[in-house]
Amino acid sequence: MQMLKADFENKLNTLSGEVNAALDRLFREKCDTALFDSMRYSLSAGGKRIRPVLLLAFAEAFGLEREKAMDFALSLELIHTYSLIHDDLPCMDDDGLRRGRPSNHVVYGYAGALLAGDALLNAAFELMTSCRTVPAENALAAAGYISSTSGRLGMILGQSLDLDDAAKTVEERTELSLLKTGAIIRGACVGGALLAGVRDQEMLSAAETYAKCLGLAFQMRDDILDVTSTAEELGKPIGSDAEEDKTTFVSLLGIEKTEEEINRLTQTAINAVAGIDRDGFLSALVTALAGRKS
Ligand code: GRG
Repeated sequence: MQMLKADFENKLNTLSGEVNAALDRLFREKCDTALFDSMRYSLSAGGKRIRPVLLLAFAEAFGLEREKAMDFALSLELIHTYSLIHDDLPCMDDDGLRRGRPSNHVVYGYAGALLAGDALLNAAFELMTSCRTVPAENALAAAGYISSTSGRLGMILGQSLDLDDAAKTVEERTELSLLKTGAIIRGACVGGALLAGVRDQEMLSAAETYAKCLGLAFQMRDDILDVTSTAEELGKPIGSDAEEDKTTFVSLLGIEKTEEEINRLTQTAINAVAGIDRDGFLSALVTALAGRKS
């Protein structure tokens, strides 16, 4: 089923609005420390909230009410935000602008940024392990999966390979992107399914294929935007890949071929979830992200 554009935008706004409201409530406890300020600074700076929205959408597609999946959705945003804070540090990508604001370390210093990232990561695990809205075995399965996708065999490995500029061919760039960008997206999609109690291998594979294609297309679009967009539109510096002479999909394939790959991946993602995507939201989401401007 194809979702109308207005219905898609409505649902996306509803889901990201629910995530934002829950994030606002999360660290509201009275704690006037620099650490809390620093954590709230990066969390409240905006962001598309794609990963929590994906987790909520997959959980819902498999029959779990959204509010029961919210702790896990928030956890993903906490992990994602920590990774952005650390990624911007001078010892990594050394970027001074993120989500349209000075990067965390520009405001809170290197130690403040490092600790805010550490604390966000820990808070994510605290949330997942204290979740009581689903059977413990489902929470455990989802938490285990999300831990592995965000850790040493997933996002962190991808970041490490990228910092070493270790991927020089399209195949290597694909492998790296499936880790650095794709792994946490896989955590969101498959994690949402596991949280809803799905154990059927075919269903989990469908979620995994969708996530891999979306993650790869998302990174390809990121590479294109780095050469075609503006810092105002993206809320982060542009042109940094070329400046650092970094290998990207655009440097390897050119823009036109990269666009073709994005279209191919988007269609594969849509086909993968044909049996799950009752209202068409997952298909509309991967399509919207493939053509995103920020
Ligand atoms: C430091 C362990 C560690 C990992 C860093 C996320 C990441 C890994 C690096 C950020 C740099 C980058 C370009 C990653 C590719 C994925 C990507 C485009 C992240 C930005 O995600 P968006 O666009 O950001 O969803 P918002 O701000 O909308 O949440």
